Amino acid sequence: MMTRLTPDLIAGVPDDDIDLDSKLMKGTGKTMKELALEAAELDQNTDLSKYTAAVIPITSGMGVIGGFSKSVDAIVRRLGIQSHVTVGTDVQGFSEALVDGVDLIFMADDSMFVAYNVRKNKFISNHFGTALGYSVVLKNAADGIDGKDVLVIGAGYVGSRAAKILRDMGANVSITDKITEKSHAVGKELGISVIDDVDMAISSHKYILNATPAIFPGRLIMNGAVISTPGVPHYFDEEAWNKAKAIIHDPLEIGVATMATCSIAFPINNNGESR
Ligand code: 2YJ
Repeated sequence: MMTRLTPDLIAGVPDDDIDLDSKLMKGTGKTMKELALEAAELDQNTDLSKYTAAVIPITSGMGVIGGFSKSVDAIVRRLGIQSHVTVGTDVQGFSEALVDGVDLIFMADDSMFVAYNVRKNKFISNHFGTALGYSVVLKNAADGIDGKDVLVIGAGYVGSRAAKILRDMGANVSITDKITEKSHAVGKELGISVIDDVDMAISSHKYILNATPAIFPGRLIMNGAVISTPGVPHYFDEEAWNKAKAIIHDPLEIGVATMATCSIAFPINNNGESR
């Protein structure tokens, strides 16, 4: 399922959400920028201020989402990259960005959100950026993931990619999805375990990456659970917050920050879709 962000969901991102870094620090010991650099396998001292970016509002399909371009732009700028929103939209905005000579172009329609590196003629999708960013978040929040049992909930665009990334990080990954055909297809492709009973999967795992908009009740969550959760909308009940050691979520920042750093570094032959 493709979740459409709404002005409501991204309202104030990242300005009102300035505690994201402190939330991330608390959960992972690192800031968004540090995590995004790590995800792209870039040195922590990398100077990002020499890169320029443009965010193009796209009107096709369901149209412009109020605040979306501005939020993406603010996240990219927070990394130190020189970014702006183009005046024109769509192809006009794209031409404007090319004439401007920017290094990176961010743009999203209803089904794809990409960071395009103009110099290298390569792109990173938001699906990949989100999967990688939240996998790195989980790795840090779990104090290393190598050899640990990790559950990925959701075998969609983000979940399937996260399962592969976490497997490659050395985790013992299981995948679950309420549509079992999907989890089994991914399980087979990646050679990882599949658990059909979603509730049972949740209650037997401490380390979880949740790539679904599903609400999972606190009674299922293990004490001390560490949950990296990109799914929107996002809802955990009070019991979940009490029992979990960390629940890490934001509507846009981690995914976009990781897209930005990866569109500079392209860790491991990235083709926008896979690592
Ligand atoms: O430019 C705009 O304001 C809009 N065309 C942005 C559309 C943003 N796209 C979405 O929310 C889609 N669901 C795709 C996002 C992929 C993230 N998983």
